[in-house]
Amino acid sequence: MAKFQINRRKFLTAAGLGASGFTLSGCDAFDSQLGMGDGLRNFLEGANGLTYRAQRLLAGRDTLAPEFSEADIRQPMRPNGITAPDDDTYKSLLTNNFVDWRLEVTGLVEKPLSLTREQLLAMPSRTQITRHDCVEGWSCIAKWTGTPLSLVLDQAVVKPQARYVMFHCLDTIDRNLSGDIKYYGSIDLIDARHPQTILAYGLNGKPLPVENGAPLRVRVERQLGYKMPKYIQRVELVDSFANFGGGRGGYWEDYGYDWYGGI
Ligand SMILES: Nc1nc2c(c(=O)[nH]1)N[C@H]1C(S)=C(S)[C@@H](COP(=O)(O)O)O[C@H]1N2
Ligand SMILES: [Mo]
Repeated sequence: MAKFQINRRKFLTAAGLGASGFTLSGCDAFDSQLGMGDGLRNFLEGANGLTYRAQRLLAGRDTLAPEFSEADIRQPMRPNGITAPDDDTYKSLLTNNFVDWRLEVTGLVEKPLSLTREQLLAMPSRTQITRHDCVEGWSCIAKWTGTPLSLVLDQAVVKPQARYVMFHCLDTIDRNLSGDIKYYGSIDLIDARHPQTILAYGLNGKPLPVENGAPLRVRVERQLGYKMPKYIQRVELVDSFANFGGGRGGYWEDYGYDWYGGI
């Protein structure tokens, strides 16, 4: 973690000092200080990288997404995408009320974890009333309860070379000739450790319903809905997402959506 944090801090400091004079041509100056690999540099030079960097400059590392009051919850949380996984594994886990389900934490960690739902529920929780914005143009305000992802990452002890958290889901979103594709997605460690990033098991005071991702879905409140995988089975710490799916970091990203789906 240390190296990564130092690099990020350098970036934030450089960003803060240079904010008033920030121009697109000035971007190059940051790259040498970041010490980035070619993959990330290429990524940051793309249009989406500019969105990502601009949003980081404006918002900062721990800026909170707006939170609302109970009175603002005017409707049930609209389900979207896959709402009833027809995968056999998922269906049998659901039949047993998820007692056999585990959240696996793997990849670039010192201590891989296999957590039951009870273990997650026993950890400190966070409840937040936030607005969900789908790229399709609709929003919902709902109350989410879950375990801060940062606590799970701390328990697993993230290795310094890790850069992203990859979420692997149980639902097949695409069936085509080249095979079945399960939903997947990734965020960076800044968003993963953000105080509002939770592994949610509760919605509006009740257990998370199947249509919204039971038993566990992530909330990444500063980004769009597609960045919040439902039906999570495994969290993998990686240093690159090049070798997953189409190589763009997520199911919808592989179809052209921005990797950084900032709101
Ligand atoms: N596993 C999985 N996660 C997913 C999806 C999906 O189809 N499968 N759809 C995404 C999209 S586009 C949105 S808007 C939200 C919808 O979450 P909701 O069903 O709780 O409204 O989940 C996201 N996460
Ligand atoms: Mo969405």
